[in-house]
Amino acid sequence: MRRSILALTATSGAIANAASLATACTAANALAALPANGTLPGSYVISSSVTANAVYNTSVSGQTFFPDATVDFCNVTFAYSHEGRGDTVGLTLYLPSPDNFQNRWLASGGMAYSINGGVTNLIGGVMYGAASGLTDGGFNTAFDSAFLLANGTIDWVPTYMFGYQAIGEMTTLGKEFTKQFYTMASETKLYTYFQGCSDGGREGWSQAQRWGQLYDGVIAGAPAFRYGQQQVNHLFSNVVEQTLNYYPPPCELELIVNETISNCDALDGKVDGVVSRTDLCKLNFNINSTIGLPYACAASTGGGIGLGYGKHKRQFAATTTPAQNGTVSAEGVAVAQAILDGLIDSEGRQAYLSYQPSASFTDATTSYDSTTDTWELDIASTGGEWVARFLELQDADNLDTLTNVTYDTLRDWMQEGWDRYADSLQTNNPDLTEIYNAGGKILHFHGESDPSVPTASSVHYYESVRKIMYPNLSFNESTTALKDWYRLYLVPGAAHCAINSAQANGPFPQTNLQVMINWVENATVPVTLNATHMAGDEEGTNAQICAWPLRPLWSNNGTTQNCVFDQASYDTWTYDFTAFKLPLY
Ligand SMILES: *[C@@H]1O[C@H](CO)[C@@H](O)[C@H](O)[C@H]1NC(C)=O
Ligand SMILES: *[C@@H]1O[C@H](CO)[C@@H](O)[C@H](O)[C@H]1NC(C)=O
Ligand SMILES: *[C@@H]1O[C@H](CO)[C@@H](O)[C@H](O)[C@H]1NC(C)=O
Ligand SMILES: *[C@@H]1O[C@H](CO)[C@@H](O)[C@H](O)[C@H]1NC(C)=O
Ligand SMILES: *[C@@H]1O[C@H](CO)[C@@H](O)[C@H](O)[C@H]1NC(C)=O
Ligand SMILES: *[C@@H]1O[C@H](CO)[C@@H](O)[C@H](O)[C@H]1NC(C)=O
Ligand SMILES: *[C@@H]1O[C@H](CO)[C@@H](O)[C@H](O)[C@H]1NC(C)=O
Ligand SMILES: *[C@@H]1O[C@H](CO)[C@@H](O)[C@H](O)[C@H]1NC(C)=O
Ligand SMILES: *[C@@H]1O[C@H](CO)[C@@H](O)[C@H](O)[C@H]1NC(C)=O
Ligand SMILES: *[C@@H]1O[C@H](CO)[C@@H](O)[C@H](O)[C@H]1NC(C)=O
Ligand SMILES: *[C@@H]1O[C@H](CO)[C@@H](O)[C@H](O)[C@H]1NC(C)=O
Ligand SMILES: *[C@@H]1O[C@H](CO)[C@@H](O)[C@H](O)[C@H]1NC(C)=O
Ligand SMILES: [Ca+2]
Repeated sequence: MRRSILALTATSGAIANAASLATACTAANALAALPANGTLPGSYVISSSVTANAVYNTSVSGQTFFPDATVDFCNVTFAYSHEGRGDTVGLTLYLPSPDNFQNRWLASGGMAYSINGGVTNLIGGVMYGAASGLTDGGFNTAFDSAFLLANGTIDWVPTYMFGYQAIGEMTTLGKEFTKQFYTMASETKLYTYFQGCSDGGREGWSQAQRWGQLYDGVIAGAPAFRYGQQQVNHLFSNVVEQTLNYYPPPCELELIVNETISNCDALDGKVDGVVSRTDLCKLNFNINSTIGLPYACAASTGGGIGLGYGKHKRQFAATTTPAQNGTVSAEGVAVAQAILDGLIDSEGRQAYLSYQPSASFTDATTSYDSTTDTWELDIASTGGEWVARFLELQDADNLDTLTNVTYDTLRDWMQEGWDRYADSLQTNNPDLTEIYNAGGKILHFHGESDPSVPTASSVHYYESVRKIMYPNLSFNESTTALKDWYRLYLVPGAAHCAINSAQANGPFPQTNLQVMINWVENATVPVTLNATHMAGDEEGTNAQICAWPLRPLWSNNGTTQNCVFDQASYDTWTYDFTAFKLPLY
């Protein structure tokens, strides 16, 4: 019989049941709970590194990936080293007070080039009775800073640690620590989860692909995977501008986005300012119709309009954006349309996919030159750093120029990154046999208006997994089989791992860990994904998100949501990357 997961009683060992947090959370207890040498072959824990302190009444609120809560926990840190390497990898574990522990472990991930997203993510596990961990990867969290030993010389150690190794190692050691800290009986199961978004989503996939036996449930949001393509794709918008020789004022692209939203809103059957069906938008809305419409934006100072992820320089530059007004130009629409079409090489072959209509054109953000009173190329550092540092092996945060860079250059850069990092960062292996055989579940979600990692990237991977795992089944049969253990949800209106102020009435899946726990521990299949309106007219109310390949379609004037299949819409999400000789999953 399944244990009730709603009961908060600890079922673990004697010490845990009897002890208060204060008596359990001591350095001596943490030292005694350290994993033995050999728990992780080839590594040992550095005993002298252990710290422990009890923390009470820590509150979190307004978080995207978990609800508000106030928790107590034991803060434990320790480090381990790899035999023969002499490195130091630091772990931080937040352990629920013994009476709140529910036999769960949560590994958390990071974002951009950070392997962890900070300790707040750990609270998101503690509130569900999970011992929760993060790792510094052995490189003090920031992978890009550690990647080069010198110009031209890659340090492969942090590359593999960031790629997949460090989080799998943390989970191996963290689970052992957790079992010993709570003196769990050896036959008691420690449910094992991962949760992350953006690079954290990629890290989740790295765990499903590489450490499948470790996990009962992996939650992967908007994964920055297919890394060689994903990172170069950040430069595609700039190269479109350069190729078409038009550098749109940000306000012009913003108006095109606003018009896309208002024209496509109703296609999903609910007039709420949210484009829940970007596929119908592709099929029915021609952005040429925005040519000639007036736009106006007030002057602003600060970080500018673009909000990329990672070290995008626009987030830090203190710039003054002048007031902009004008009418949408044919050139501006041509730039927008080329970006939406995705990278196509000079031989007409598709090389990559792109953002959905309604997403902001973040990568295309230009910068204003007050001396010439013109809008100019502003190289998206999310892509520029990748090429400068990881392909050209220069200790630089961006490219200096895109001179001579063409669509074919981008294709070749994608190929180069794919080849060089195929077994470390690429993270798109669709063979999930190991986690499938181990009974693991995967919850994958992606904002449908994501301006940083294209939503179609997740769809493409899902479809690749379906075909690789079920080569002999029909579309319907394989889709049904895959949904038993791997489900993908596209979040209407959502941006990159975040709600979207341009479509404020969209819902967001804030309780994914609870949903995953119910699926793993109680066999409650998330037929639709639980979500909440975190802003807008329906703030605070519940929503349910359809599972791919079903798509939302509202009836009764937007009061009833149906999840439907529509072939023409499905077809807008599928790509054949003929620019590459090998299949690109
Ligand atoms: C674990 O391995 C390290 C390094 O080889 C060694 O210094 C330490 O004594 C070992 N610890 C135990 C408990 O064997
Ligand atoms: C935590 O908050 C509760 C309720 O406000 C209070 O009773 C308790 O004393 C606090 N505990 C600590 C250690 O501050
Ligand atoms: C957790 O422990 C580490 C190492 O001692 C310390 O730096 C950190 O501030 C502690 N965090 C909390 C919330 O106590
Ligand atoms: C786009 O719509 C938002 C409201 O969602 C508004 O604040 C902004 O000014 C609009 N931009 C333009 C260029 O009209
Ligand atoms: C939009 O207009 C351009 C230029 O007039 C034309 O080449 C293009 O085919 C049009 N696109 C669509 C989708 O109608
Ligand atoms: C556009 O800019 C001009 C010159 O700055 C100004 O006179 C005009 O009022 C502006 N129009 C709008 C709609 O903001
Ligand atoms: C390494 O490359 C960067 C970027 O090209 C350059 O600024 C720096 O001077 C180089 N360092 C050395 C030691 O040559
Ligand atoms: C661009 O290509 C031209 C012609 O091959 C070459 O002369 C020039 O140096 C190149 N510029 C850069 C910045 O690579
Ligand atoms: C698919 O069918 C082929 C031929 O019947 C068979 O050899 C193969 O094992 C099947 N593959 C799977 C995954 O069932
Ligand atoms: C657990 O499963 C039972 C039986 O299917 C169901 O009635 C119950 O709602 C589930 N509880 C949770 C929290 O999912
Ligand atoms: C679903 O979301 C609602 C808020 O919209 C929340 O109250 C509820 O606990 C969530 N259910 C699960 C299973 O996560
Ligand atoms: C449909 O819903 C909209 C928005 O809720 C409302 O304004 C409108 O009156 C409704 N129309 C009908 C025919 O009920
Ligand atoms: Ca709508």
